[in-house]
Amino acid sequence: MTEIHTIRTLLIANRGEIACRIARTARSLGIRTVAVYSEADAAALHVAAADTAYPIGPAPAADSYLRIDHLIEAAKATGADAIHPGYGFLSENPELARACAEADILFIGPDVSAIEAMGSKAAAKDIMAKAGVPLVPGYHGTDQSAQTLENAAVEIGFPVLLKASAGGGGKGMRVVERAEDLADGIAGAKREAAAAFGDDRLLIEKYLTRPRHVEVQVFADRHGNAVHLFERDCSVQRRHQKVVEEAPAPGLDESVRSAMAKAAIDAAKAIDYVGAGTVEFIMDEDGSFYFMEMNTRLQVEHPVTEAITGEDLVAWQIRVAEGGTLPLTQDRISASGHALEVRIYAEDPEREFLPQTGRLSRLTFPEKMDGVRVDSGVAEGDTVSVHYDPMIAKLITHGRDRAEALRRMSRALGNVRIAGLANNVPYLKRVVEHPAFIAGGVDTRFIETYRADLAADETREAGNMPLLAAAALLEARRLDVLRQARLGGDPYSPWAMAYGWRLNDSPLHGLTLQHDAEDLLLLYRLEDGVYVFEQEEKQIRIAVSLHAGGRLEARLDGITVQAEASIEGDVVTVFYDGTAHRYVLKTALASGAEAGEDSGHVAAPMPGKLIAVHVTEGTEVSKGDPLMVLEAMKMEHVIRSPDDGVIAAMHYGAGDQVEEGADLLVFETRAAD
Ligand code: MV4
Repeated sequence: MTEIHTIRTLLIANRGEIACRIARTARSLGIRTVAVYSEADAAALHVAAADTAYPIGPAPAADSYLRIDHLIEAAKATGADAIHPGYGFLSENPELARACAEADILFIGPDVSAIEAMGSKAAAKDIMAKAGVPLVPGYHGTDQSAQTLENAAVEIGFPVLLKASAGGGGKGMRVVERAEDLADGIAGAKREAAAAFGDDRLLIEKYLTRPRHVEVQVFADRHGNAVHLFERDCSVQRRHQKVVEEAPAPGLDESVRSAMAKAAIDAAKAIDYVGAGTVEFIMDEDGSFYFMEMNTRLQVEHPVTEAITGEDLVAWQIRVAEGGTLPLTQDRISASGHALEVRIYAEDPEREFLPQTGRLSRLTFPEKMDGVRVDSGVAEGDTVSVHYDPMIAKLITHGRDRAEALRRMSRALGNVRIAGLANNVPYLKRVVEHPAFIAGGVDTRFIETYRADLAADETREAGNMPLLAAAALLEARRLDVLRQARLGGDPYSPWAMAYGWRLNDSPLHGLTLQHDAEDLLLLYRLEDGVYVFEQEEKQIRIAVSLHAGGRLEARLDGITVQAEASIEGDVVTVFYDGTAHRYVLKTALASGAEAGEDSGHVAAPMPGKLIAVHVTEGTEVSKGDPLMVLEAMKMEHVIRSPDDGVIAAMHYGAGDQVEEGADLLVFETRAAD
């Protein structure tokens, strides 16, 4: 009979959202929690989420979160009697499970033998074949001679997929379409596998051209019980990174669903599995499915399973690790409705999804909404560092059916406010709003097939957004100036009067906003508290009021719009109708010298002090050359030449205080040749 070990103190060997999520359940079960943290994470959310925290080394994961010795030391120092590894890091490392056993600490996961059995692809396939779990037609034998491999490929039939035995997650795969290319393909794949994994063994499989990735959540205890908690579809991936996950898999035939669930339980039983596991299958268009691999950990996407079953999988893990029985028998586990998860990343979809690092100057999630869950491990003001995965949060929605879950996702994404770092929220919104996705047409080619539709499209952006952003920025600066003047105690200071006195004779100003590497020059006047933008013959009048929490109310040619604005230095992000519009104030410049005019005045874009002057009367300048540097609101603004030309007159010098709109210099455009 299995003994029961009641866990008193749980050490969470992870960081970010999953560490916070595990702590939440542990606390609700009355278990004391210990966080571990690297030098980069001393102020991280997961540290605050635990009762105790213990430092485990420098920022690089190899020196901290991946140090088994440091984790065991932390457990001993804090009196932890169990370790939860989360996902990633050491979650599937048999050495951590072994070290825990040696130190008499409960490892929340399967036995070392199960982790090891699933660690090798070919060995896993052998076990599954013996257990009657369907495998992709293919070869995973030990005879690796070129002749044997070629014969195997011919027998399987083209196209075939060559995979490195030691690979995983899509690394070291190569498709061979024709027999003539086989010998070269095998030689190349062996070279790549040797270089990447130090092991040149290959598997060969029939290549499925448009498969779906469907995985089954399984659970087993030490009393011989094994159940499934339905499947998840994770087909929508980008370079082997999951983008959207959902449960149940859309459009799956009931007979396929139950056959797959049974195969997954068979797989778990074949290795005497204990705890939470995921059996991954690839599924062909006709519903045939094949074992791919088994993940011996809690997965990132487990919340969609929690949403449809109403169960807490971390609570299940803890109970099983303590030696208890599964909380429910198979006949009492049911699924209700549909759930979706998206992974919000600090990455730039406009620049090949390059990971972004830096400070999250703004981070808010939708207020409590029915059927919406947010799992996040970072807070506003935190820094996304180069050391770890740049995931900001997971957004999970649940609904009575897929359409409801989708609508909630779309809405929830529209209510995420992130500023400071480029992120994939707008991209995710386009994915979940794509007609093909809504229709349930998910397969592993989705992202590639609809790449053009999923790319940001300027023409889809509301045309007045830059104007709204500019008005918000100008208004914020104006309010700052007024506040400073008031603090300074001189209501009659020219700072306080910088605006509002030029009702009739209001000068024209220009400012440049940069958006997606494109510059937008905006010309505006401030008339009686209203920003009037001059756009090709047309005038657009915008009155803005900024409220607490960044709320921005604007009247745009008579129509009132509710938006939000986040202003950080020269970066303004306007959140409107579910989309973030980000602009960077590049240069503030110039009035008068528009194309076609031969002379004009360059006006101060805001009140401030000239801290540098680069030109004198007679200086020849080219368009964009720096003329002066104005310091305002503790920032420096370079005032640049509006065109090619010559400086005709200077009205101010370095050190001068200038009012907003002050006529700084006179500029003459060079005559066109
Ligand atoms: C395949 C396949 C087609 N045919 N195997 C990629 C990651 C690894 N776990 C298995 N992968 C694939 N194996 C055969 N025989 C296509 C993929 C594949 C894929 C699978 C699941 C989710 C996304 C994918 C994206 C590209 C390729």
